[in-house]
Amino acid sequence: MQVFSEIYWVFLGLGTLVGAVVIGYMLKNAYKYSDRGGADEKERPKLGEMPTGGGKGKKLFLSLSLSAIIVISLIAWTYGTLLFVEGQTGDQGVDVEVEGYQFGWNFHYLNDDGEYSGVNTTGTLRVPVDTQVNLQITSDDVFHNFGIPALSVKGDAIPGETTETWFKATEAKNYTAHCYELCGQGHSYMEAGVIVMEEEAYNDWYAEQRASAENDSAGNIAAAGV
Ligand SMILES: [Cu+2]
Repeated sequence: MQVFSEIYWVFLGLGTLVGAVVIGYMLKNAYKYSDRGGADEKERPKLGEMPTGGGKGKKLFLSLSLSAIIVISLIAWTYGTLLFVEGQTGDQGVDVEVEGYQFGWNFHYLNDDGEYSGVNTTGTLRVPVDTQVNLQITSDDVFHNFGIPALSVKGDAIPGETTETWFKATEAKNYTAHCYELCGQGHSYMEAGVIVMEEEAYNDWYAEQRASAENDSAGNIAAAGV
């Protein structure tokens, strides 16, 4: 998800900046108080003598408040971003129930009312590009964990429970989902393809699947003589 790489780059940038300031200040003083440095004999600390700082703790106060400001605003900003990610589940986009089993993935597409639409796939998840995809992850047997690393989305698949999460793909390309919970012999091969389609192509595909699902159920009812 976009926001996670944003958080990553802000932390990396600020960390590098703080590191550069600290190491730069250290090198500056190391030179200043060295034999060849600018400080004269009286200023230079003697071996075994405690350094005497000037400014009555001004430097200490300044560095403490600066670090407090940086750390507190980072915490607030990260927390706000994560709240946004958490609060985004629900009312928009498409809903898919992801069901793990030993050893593969079933996908049940839900309609706008959150009910089964009759469209199901195994081993391949198709989603539209630039659209929020809400996942309801569950399991048919043992603990699994559904994750698409390239899209920064992951959720536990636990029998009898539903984990809700969402993602939004910004490029129409193919990804791979893996299982991230050791679940038995076939665990390492427990993958699913994730096909991100242009919206129109997705809608065509979905309509087609809907139609054939309806034909199937009509056929079943006829065959059962109802
Ligand atoms: Cu698994």
